[in-house]
Amino acid sequence: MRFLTAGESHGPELTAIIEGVPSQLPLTEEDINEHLARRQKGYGRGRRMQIEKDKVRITSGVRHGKTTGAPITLHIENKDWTHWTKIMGVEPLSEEEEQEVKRKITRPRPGHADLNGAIKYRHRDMRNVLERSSARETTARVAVGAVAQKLLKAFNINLCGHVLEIGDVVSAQPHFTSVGGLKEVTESSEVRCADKDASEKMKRAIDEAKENGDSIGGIVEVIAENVPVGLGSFVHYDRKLDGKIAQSVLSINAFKGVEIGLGFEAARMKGSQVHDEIAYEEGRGFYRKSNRLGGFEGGMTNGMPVVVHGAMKPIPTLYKPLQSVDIDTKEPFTASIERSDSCAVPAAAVVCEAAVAWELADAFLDKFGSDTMDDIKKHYEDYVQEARRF
Ligand code: EPS
Repeated sequence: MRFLTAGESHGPELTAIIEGVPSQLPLTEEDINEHLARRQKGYGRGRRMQIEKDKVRITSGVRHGKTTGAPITLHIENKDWTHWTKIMGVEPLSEEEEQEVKRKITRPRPGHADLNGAIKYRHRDMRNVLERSSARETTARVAVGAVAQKLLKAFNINLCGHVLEIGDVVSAQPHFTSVGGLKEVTESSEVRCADKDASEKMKRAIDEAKENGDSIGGIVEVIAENVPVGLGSFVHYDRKLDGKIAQSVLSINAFKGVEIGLGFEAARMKGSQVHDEIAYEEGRGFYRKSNRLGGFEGGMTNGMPVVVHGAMKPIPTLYKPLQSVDIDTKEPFTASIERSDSCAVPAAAVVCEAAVAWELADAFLDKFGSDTMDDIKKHYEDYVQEARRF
């Protein structure tokens, strides 16, 4: 499978085209809207989320509730667009209009794509950079991930993205017997965190950051259960699935780190403390006694739950001004106040879940075929039986 997203933060809409989804997969707009609504929630979001009511419109690749195998086109309207029709219009502006409506941006914000993007694409108006580099794009990523999740769910592969840390508040390790159970708990938390006490502390940390005109980041975790052994491959660097997941997670706006299983902690431990011992049970087949490696060995899934962590830096748009330099006057200035989220970590957990879902679904189709759901199911069931008897 492959996908492209397009669209600006204050343009008319975000669009995604997904190619390679098998035919006969049940899919409705509601399947996608559910995830879009989850991404919009979360303590610490700014005023923009009160304007947007993200809903998808599918215009190709689905007929009467099922995919056809053709490219699927997804559209999500930006409600805020009505306030930006002139500034973000497609038609050229007259000189007069330019002065009046363009609201040229010449002051790069530290930590954003503004300055590097302007130098690279030679834009004297940095709106041409920030409109596309905005995290609004993650709406499209979540819509695409929702389609991937629908495919995975047909094989009982379930995912949950939730929050482990916000600022300096750390959640206790959650206890759960199924990903569904964990999701039920985390979805009822305003910060998408399983630990009730930590949730309250996280909310206070967000309030505090907001009062100080600051922002805070955090760490999210994505767990996927019932992932079969053998997705990805050891044979070539660009087929290693943990590597693909890492790329996808790091490409989410403001993500600065990714770990699989123990991640960086493993580097500080002895080999005997890190690796998961292998066991065998009639009927179940091979399994690991622990899951410190987060479901991956040799770039392939090993049949244990996939566990991915992503670290999000604090959002760089601050009410507390940081020093920068105007690109026209070359005069220093301290950044002006812009509408912003003080914390988007709860939403980022949903985006990270979508990113991991996409990579798993793509690897799943690589392994089990990609034309029709029936063929894939047959192939998958044979393989699972074989693996159990191995
Ligand atoms: C964003 C800035 C804010 C956020 C936006 C990402 O938007 P605005 O510039 O309209 O105030 O609300 O996030 C979303 C719109 C979203 O859907 O998550 C940025 O600069 O990255």
